[in-house]
Amino acid sequence: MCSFPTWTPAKGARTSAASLSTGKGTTSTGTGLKNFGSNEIEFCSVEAVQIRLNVMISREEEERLRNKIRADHEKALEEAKEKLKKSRDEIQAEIQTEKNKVVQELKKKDSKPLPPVPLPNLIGIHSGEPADPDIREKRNKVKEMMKHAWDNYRQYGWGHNELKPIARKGHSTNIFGNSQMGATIVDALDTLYIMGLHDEFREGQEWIDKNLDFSVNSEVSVFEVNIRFIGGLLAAYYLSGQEVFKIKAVQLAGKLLPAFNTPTGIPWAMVNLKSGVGRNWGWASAGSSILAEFGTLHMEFVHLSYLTGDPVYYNKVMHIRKLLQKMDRPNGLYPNYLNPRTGRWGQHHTSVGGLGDSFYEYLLKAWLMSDKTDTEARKMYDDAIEAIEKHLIRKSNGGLTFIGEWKNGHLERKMGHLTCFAGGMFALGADGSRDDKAGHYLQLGAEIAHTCHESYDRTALKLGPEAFKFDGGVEAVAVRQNEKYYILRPEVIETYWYMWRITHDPKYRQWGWEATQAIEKYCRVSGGFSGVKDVYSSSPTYDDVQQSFFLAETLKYLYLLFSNDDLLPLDNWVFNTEAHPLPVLHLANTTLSGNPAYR
Ligand code: DMJ
Repeated sequence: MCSFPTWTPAKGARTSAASLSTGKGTTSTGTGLKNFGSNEIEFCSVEAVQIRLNVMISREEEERLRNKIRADHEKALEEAKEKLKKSRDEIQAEIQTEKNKVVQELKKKDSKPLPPVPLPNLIGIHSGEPADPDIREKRNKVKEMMKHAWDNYRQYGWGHNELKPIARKGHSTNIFGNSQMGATIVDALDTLYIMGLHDEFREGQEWIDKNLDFSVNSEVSVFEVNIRFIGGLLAAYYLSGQEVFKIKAVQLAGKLLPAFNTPTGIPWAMVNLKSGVGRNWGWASAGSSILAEFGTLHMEFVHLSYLTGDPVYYNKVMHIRKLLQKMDRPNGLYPNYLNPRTGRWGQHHTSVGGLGDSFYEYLLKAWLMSDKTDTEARKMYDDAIEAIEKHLIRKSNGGLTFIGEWKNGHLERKMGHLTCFAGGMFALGADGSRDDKAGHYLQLGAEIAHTCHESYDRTALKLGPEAFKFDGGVEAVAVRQNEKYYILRPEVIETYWYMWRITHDPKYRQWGWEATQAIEKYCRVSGGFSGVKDVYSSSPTYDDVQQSFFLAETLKYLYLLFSNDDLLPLDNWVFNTEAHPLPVLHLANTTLSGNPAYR
């Protein structure tokens, strides 16, 4: 007789390792197999033979599964050992990244891609050559300065982020991590293009095409990479139509996305381009992200969604906006620090200079860039500016209007060079302001321009210090030694240019020319242009850095100041915070999801 041990296959077609190893249960026939001797098979029914074969196969499978489980355990053990070498923060960030990845994948399945959109109207990409020979000469001088800066970078710093014009070698700072990503090349491209330096532009393009690679194990600033690289590449794409710039911008944006994998969606300040691990600056209040950093992504990210049809970028920045809208603001002011884990404000410091500045700029520019349809952004700008005017803007005893810094309920009567961009911002936002206060804001812009000009005029070099006070008898003058430097920054010239475009008051060209001459006289060295350590000393020492924003912004704004208005008209172009022009998008008929204003 054919007899069988008791054994039950698990439910369904496949047998589980667990049920095999216990050997419990009964077959569906209710009989069992005693042993596997070949003789006995002859006496067994076809059904019994089938069962015996099943058992043999099941044992092989059991062995295979055991091996797999063993291998999986070993792998997990190895991974765990590797993990334990990392810091608690890194591990937590990685877990969060993984979780968010899953959420993103699920979300992706739900969100439909945007329809392809036609290229925006690109108006005003031409020479803008002024008829007046004096102005033409000034413009040519600026172009020659650009060539000097570029040629020296080309010779001594090529491929490095920046140049040391005295040591004549490459330079970099922690905002670019340890990468060599040719920041100066990317930042300078559109200036070269606008100035008609086409050979130099092509050299830059070739380098980008062959060498610019973002798969580097380097921790970079999300904000800086966005404004300089993504902004620079997008502007170069729109101006020249060369696809390579768009492709590189999209590749790089993909590398920044993991920075948004935080509990709140407020991005980390820094991200490792290879691992995607993000973190914040050690110096920022209570592990916070910085308002001017996470709040200065909107323009570039909307353009990325527009160009790719992928809403992911747009959704990231709109999420930030929605979160900010929901938060309470002390005295109606936005503090500079926000913790990305808890979603709570850090220290109650508010500034229109460093740490806050371009957040306000991007609210206004989001509205302008949307062909004035993003009224939500305009409202946020108007609200923010009203609170700033109430709490931060004052007139000094000497009659100079300044923007101070708000620190826990106390106004510090100090203004940074960075804050001087706000003159241009107020003028640019005058048209369309609430309660028809256009005249008021234009006047405010003019007053800030005047104050910032004074900060230049009251120095030995006629170049402005990093920060200046309005306190204890001091007016628009730096007091502390470590605030007396000028590092080729653009903000004052930026404001002159906006004021010129909007008012055509010749004093702005005059002030711009004074600055040009001072830069030429005190910052030019045979190896390029350098910042200076003390603008009050008539024999200054150099800091030996040619900043990439000198080529991207300072020289571009000067060149535009001495060009006709039909070169990149303000009705059609909006300049990002690194002076990279992006075209106005006529979004009314497209479907960037998430914002009713765009529908
Ligand atoms: C530039 O990189 C940008 O303008 C940024 O918004 C802040 N300032 C620097 C130059 O000063």
